[in-house]
Amino acid sequence: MTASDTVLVVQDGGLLQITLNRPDRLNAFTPDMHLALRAALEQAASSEVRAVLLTGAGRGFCAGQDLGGRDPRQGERRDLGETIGTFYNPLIRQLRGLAKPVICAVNGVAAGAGASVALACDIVLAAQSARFIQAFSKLGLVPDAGGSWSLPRLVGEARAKALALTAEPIDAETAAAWGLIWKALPDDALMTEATALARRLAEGPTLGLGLTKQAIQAAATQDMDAQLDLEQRLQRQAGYSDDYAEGVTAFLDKRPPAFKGR
Ligand code: T3D
Repeated sequence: MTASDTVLVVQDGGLLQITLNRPDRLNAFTPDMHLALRAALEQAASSEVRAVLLTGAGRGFCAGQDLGGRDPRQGERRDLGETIGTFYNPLIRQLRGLAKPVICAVNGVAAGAGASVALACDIVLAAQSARFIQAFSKLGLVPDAGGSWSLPRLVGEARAKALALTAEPIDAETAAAWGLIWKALPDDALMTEATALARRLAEGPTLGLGLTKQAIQAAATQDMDAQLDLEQRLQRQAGYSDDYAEGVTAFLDKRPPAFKGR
């Protein structure tokens, strides 16, 4: 397998599908895979792409860091902060900073940083057979790739601590009931529904959707006063967009809008 085979990228109109592709390792991350994923997300930032669908090949979504390269018997202890700084932090910043919706279809187990990556996406759907595991504590590590930030925000401190300290898996239905993800779907419906949702968003008012993502993310770290000012700035920008003009015109003409994404 070449480096680029570790991540499959298919662009169909405005939709970019990215598939993590090391199924025999449950799509665990290697440096090559990180670089290929980074390149795919850079492609997603290009103007023609209007939504991203992220999923995994085979029976897993992603088992986090590939532990094959972490055998302590093979050499010196290593600086894990370096991997975090070189790969995981830039990846999470890329996902959160992309001004387009990122849909994650969690097709199977999401463990360690694999779970954190899923939670950094904008809308997370999961197959009913999928599990989410904060596997870090089994290794003596701490949640990374934004997990310690997103977990308490999504499910509250009590559940976040219990999940992270025990590494107990939760199934997709529980994840949805707790607000960790958007929806659990029957396994055989996951990709059809996730693709339909991603296509719908790829035909949406991309500029406005990107600004909406920015506003909701900003709400996690600022007070309401600052948020009101941000909404005013973003609405001003959205109000000048071609898609806003199209949306209102279509409403008045009683027809569906044909958004261009700008
Ligand atoms: O730089 C740094 O290291 C810091 C960054 C850290 C971030 C992290 O993500 S740390 C957390 C790393 N991930 C884990 O601890 C999860 C390890 N995997 C598991 O606990 C289990 O595999 C799962 C619970 C995810 C799934 O269990 P199960 O029973 O469904 O599958 P399995 O049989 O364990 O795995 C299937 C194969 O995938 C197996 O290989 P084999 O025996 O068929 O040759 C297994 O070794 C391999 N695999 C699974 N996870 C990883 C992996 N190989 C390498 N790295 C993995 N993370």
